Amino acid sequence: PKTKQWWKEAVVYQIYPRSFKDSNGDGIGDLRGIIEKLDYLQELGVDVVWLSPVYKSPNDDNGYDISDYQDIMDEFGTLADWDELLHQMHARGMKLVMDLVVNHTSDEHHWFIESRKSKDNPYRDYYIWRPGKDGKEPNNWQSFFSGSAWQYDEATGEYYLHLFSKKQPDLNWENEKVREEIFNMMTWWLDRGIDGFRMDVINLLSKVEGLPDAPVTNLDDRYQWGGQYFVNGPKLMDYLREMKEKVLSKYDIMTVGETPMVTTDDAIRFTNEQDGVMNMLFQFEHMDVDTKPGSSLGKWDIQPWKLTDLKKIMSKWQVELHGKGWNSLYLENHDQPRSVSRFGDDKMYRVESAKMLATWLHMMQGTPYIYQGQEIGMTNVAFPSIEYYRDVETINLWNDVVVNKGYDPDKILKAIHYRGRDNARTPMQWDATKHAGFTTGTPWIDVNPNYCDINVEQAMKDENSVFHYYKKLIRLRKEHPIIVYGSYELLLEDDEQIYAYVRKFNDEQLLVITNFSSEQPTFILPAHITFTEKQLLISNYAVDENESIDTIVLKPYEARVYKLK
Ligand code: TEU
Ligand code: CA
Repeated sequence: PKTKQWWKEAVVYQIYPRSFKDSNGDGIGDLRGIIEKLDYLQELGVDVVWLSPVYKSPNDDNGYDISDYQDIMDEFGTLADWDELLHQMHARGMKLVMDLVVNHTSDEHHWFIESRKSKDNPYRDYYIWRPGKDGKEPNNWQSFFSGSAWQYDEATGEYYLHLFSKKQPDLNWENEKVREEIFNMMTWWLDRGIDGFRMDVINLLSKVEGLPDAPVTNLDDRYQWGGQYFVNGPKLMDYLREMKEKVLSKYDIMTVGETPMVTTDDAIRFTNEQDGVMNMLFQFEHMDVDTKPGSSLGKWDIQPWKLTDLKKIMSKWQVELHGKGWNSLYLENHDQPRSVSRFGDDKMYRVESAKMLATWLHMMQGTPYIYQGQEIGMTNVAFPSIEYYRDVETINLWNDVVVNKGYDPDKILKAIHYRGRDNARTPMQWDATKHAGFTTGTPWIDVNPNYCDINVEQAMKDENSVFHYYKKLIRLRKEHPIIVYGSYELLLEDDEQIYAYVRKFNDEQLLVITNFSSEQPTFILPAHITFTEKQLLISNYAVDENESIDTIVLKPYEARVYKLK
């Protein structure tokens, strides 16, 4: 259970290609743009790049709707560009993890174009088709992106299932031909030399027989949350075991499953090294700490979060997976708002709190993920009206609740400012020139207006920047095995300002002290933490190395890490 693995020691950087770097002035990031920035990533020190989808796609959901798994999106370049990218990454000692989106395809995938033609088409059974019930949808399931999860199709008079947008029909994993096609496609990419997969909503593949109606929990809507019929469904483990046996086990790669709504027990089932089906996963509990439970607006009903709740969640995952499974550590990705705006202070203490959050996350057990721009402390954006937004989830929400149901537009716009996915999708801020150096053309989505202050060029020049701090955190992980392999113990369980914990490995301890507030609380070292030597590994304020740590008056958003012996 304590085996050494390269993917436990790695730091992953996620690129959302559309927003990373545009090389040809069409306003859309592309593969050549990524190649231009590989030296930057090498300088940062990351080991692995996870590339959000770059496959052919009509971009209803920015590439998460794939129309050809074995070719590159026109806007992003060609397969030759992709080969060059892989080659250039490997030449720098970096690995490439590709996004695997196989719960659904685009409705423009040739399988679906065939499938919708007739009930006896050989591809019919590649998707989930059902006749209507009493002139309505086959069941009452709600799509993740608002409205019904079913779309009526004229040609055959039946409905198809789409858990996400109506341009993302769900594949029928019961059909062994579908599984074979997917496994062959995965093998094709692995044989081209990739180093792993990030598996999009991989725990939604198996739907309960009969697709029953979901219980009515939301009186505000005709459509209901049906998760119990497709999250960790009955045949999921069979499918994933088959995938492991036929494909994954043949390569030295890393796999990370995106698995909404999993418990720690599920996570151990999925990631244990004896008979698990993936190396690690993304769980979402900490991403729900600021969501009002049971609200009809789901993630858009925001509540202030409490540090003690975050402690309970993170500590449970740290303790319960230790020695039994493996977790990913993340605060941001292309679906989440910016962490410094959400858990820190994106105004006065932006730099301090971005460093504090990085310390807090990177010193835990698990493989850390950095989302593009997080390493320079990029913030949320507040566009003035819905017209500025591009995300299908956000636009569908607006149409559903504001246009159709008459909710207060100001309230919903505020929720979008806080929670919308486009917060993470504004272009990467490279420098202070027009459009932040992202493009010479017109960007597909506006740049965050704060790019003159927050950008890579500035951050690289300033030795006290968030960027240089991340560099150091990444280096520390390489130098101190305790960061990767140590156990975890929470300190000061009830404190609402200070999050402190200890990692233990052999005769060493790592003491991590972080202040999540703009105040100056006093840290008191619990009596059971004893040591004879101490060494400060990193801090976000200047610290006198000889200062006693029995009692520390912390500065706003202060973070310190000590190695104790
Ligand atoms: O996200 C899956 C998922 O669970 C989302 O519903 C997520 O919770 C939501 O975006 C947060 O609001 C994955 C991808 O990461 C996302 O970008 C895709 O849109 C989605 O799958 C469909 O492929
Ligand atoms: Ca481009």
